[in-house]
Amino acid sequence: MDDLREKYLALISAAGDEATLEDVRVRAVGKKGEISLKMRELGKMTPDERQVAGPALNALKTEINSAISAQKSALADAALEERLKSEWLDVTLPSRPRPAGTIHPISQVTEEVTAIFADMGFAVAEGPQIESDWYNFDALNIPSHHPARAEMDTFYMHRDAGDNRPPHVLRTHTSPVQIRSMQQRGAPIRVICPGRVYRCDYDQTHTPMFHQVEGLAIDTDISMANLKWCLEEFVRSYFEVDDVELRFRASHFPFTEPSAEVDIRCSWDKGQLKVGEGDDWLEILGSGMVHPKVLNAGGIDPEKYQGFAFGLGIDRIAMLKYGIPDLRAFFDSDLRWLRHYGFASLDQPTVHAGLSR
Ligand code: 2NM
Repeated sequence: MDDLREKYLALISAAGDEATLEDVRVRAVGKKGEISLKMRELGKMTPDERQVAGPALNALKTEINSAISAQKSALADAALEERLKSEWLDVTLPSRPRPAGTIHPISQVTEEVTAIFADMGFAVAEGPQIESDWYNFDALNIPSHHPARAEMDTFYMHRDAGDNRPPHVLRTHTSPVQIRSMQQRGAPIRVICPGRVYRCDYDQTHTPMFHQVEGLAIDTDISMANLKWCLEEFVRSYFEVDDVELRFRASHFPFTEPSAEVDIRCSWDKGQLKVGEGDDWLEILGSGMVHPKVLNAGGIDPEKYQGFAFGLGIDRIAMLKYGIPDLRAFFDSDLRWLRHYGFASLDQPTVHAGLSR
């Protein structure tokens, strides 16, 4: 019995994995294991012999079983220890460095403008950059003899010879999206439409593709006073100054009546704009009350509803706010320029937390 005990305890403590340990268990206390066979021999013993051997064999079996489970949990502990060592993670390491890319000033300014108008309850709408001439011109009360329709300002899509369907154009403003929004949502409506627009023009201050935001607010009781408040609030918020002064100059657009161009009081200090002070005026927006014909084109009853609209150039207000001197650098994809004028990619502009930080 002592030989058996020694033999199996040695085998158990030498077992380096669960499979080997199970093998030892079967050989010792399994159905045909050495100790189990010994127990069967109890029947052939005399009662006196059995009285001594029975309890001793039982005790041995119990001892072997508990040695096996002790070894089993020691093996499991060792395996866990090994896994914890290999899966160890230092959560105190510094995070990854700032991503290499930056947000382009035009994207940044689009987000800023969107955040400001979203805060005033305007929805955001987008639409196609290739438009029918109906959406781009007719619906906006721009007659066919209007200079804006002339070939030199508008990019016309190619048509095969003999194709006399109405032409498509690269949209020259985002107003078509406002017509589509009126048709889809009806009145009352408050919506802004940011996006790319195209005009055949290229010099110091014009690129053939540029960016606009247009706004539209229509209800049963909207006036120029609402327009004035809205734009003042926008300028204050966008330029991050408390005091602004706006000047409305009578103007003319086919899609608004009356129409006004909007200037802001400003001064210039070493090429950087200061808004709200000084003796200069800077034009930043066009606006007006939406023409009844335009409301009609949008499926809105001009007898019941009226509203204001405005449009501004994103590229231009980006240059003004961030002191970017050259318009054409916007589209050069020069990495040094992007690193200098770009914005951190994880800072979302919000009106409450600061637009540009
Ligand atoms: C401007 C100036 C004035 C304008 C008009 C509309 C529409 F579609 F609702 F009639 N959207 N935007 C508008 C009005 C745009 O840009 C200088």
